[in-house]
Amino acid sequence: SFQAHQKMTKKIHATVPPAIARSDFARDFLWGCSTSSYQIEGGAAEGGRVESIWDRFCERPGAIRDGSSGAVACDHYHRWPEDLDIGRDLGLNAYRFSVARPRIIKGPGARPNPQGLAFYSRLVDGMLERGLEPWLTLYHWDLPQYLQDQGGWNERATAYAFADFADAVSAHLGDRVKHWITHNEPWCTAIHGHFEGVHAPGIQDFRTALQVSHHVLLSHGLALPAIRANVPDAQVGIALSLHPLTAASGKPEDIAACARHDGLRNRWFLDPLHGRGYPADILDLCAADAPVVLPGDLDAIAAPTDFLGVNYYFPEIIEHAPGAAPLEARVVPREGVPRTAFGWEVSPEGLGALIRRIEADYDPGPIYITENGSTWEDTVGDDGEIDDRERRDYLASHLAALRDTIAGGSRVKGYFAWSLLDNFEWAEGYLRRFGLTHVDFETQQRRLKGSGKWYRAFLKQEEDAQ
Ligand code: IFM
Repeated sequence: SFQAHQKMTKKIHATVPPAIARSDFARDFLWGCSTSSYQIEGGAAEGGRVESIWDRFCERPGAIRDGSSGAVACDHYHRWPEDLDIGRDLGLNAYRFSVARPRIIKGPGARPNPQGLAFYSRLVDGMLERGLEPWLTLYHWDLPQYLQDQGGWNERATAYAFADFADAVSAHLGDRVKHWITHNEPWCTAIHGHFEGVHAPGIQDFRTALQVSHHVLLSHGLALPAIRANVPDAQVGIALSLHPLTAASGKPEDIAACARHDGLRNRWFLDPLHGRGYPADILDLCAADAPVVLPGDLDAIAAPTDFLGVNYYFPEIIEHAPGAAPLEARVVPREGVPRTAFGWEVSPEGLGALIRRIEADYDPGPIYITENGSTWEDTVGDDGEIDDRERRDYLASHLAALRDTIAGGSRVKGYFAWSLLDNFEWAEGYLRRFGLTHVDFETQQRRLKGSGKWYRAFLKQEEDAQ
């Protein structure tokens, strides 16, 4: 029954978080939170910001589950000092954010918008004043709509335009920002945005999705030299959403399906970034949809980076699914495991398995966990407290897994929790909360949740983090 299920879920989640201390990690380990521009900023019509593909997509009936948009979001555009204070008070030493390109480049070939640059300049100064090392992401999905009108990421010109954007931002902020992430989760841009159509720009075409993935990776490669020219001491990388995968059974067809799924989910991005080109098995399978790749592109994509950003949320079990597009593979839910409100499996051991796999197969150098977090049905108690012990346990257990993986020799140098604040969760609107801080979207009041208090105590090495 539903009630029995509720009870069981409660039992699974009401665990004691594992004993773990900040001193289990290196002294120079980075402790951060992540956010992104469209999800928190609001201020959509301010500072000369132009329309993004997400503004447009949100207008499409049915695209966003609660009919909302990021037009106001957390109003971070105005409230950023308070939000950075929250980060400082948590005890973070790093903060990952993204720059909204529609605030910076207002039209094709336009000069950088001084108002947009000034906003991020103030924001970066605010981080430094609070002891937060700025980790800047150049693209977290908010492409200007005028570029989409010219074909968006399906067009090669969009990759070149991205390098110009990277140049403009790094020239302006590179004196203070030393950590640069070109793209956040190119898989989502390509597949959610251009194959499934559940993210902006809402296209459903596999060939387009693969071409988009190539142009996004190419733009990463073209942005690297621009950033390095402006910021000689920059540390530059990319943040990929990666998943540990297991075949649903020992049957050869499930094992093969799992390898195909891995080919698109993980290897399609990891391989070219590490100088191997696109995986041959997937290229063979997708022959008709394979992207146009020009001479020199793969060299540009494989240019050395300084770290790999890994966004980890959940593992997947894969079975053979005849006829299922695009690769005849399907995700099947694992039985009897805890799941977040999104239905995502909670698996701290998956984080360790993923890191070990990436290091064994690619030897990428330093890894930063650039996102990790969970969504639950948070409620504000009469006392104003948010008792989100599931999120706290998710955080603690993933940190314990990280500690053990590092003890086993992995080179993970930092961890960014997703997210500092509840925010606009894309197609889910405001129905999914990932924050360590609760946001009342009516009043914009921020309240640190139990998980945030736990993270703060952990970072301050207090007894009650145990
Ligand atoms: O909110 C997103 C974020 O923008 C990208 N990574 C996953 C998060 C949770 O879905």
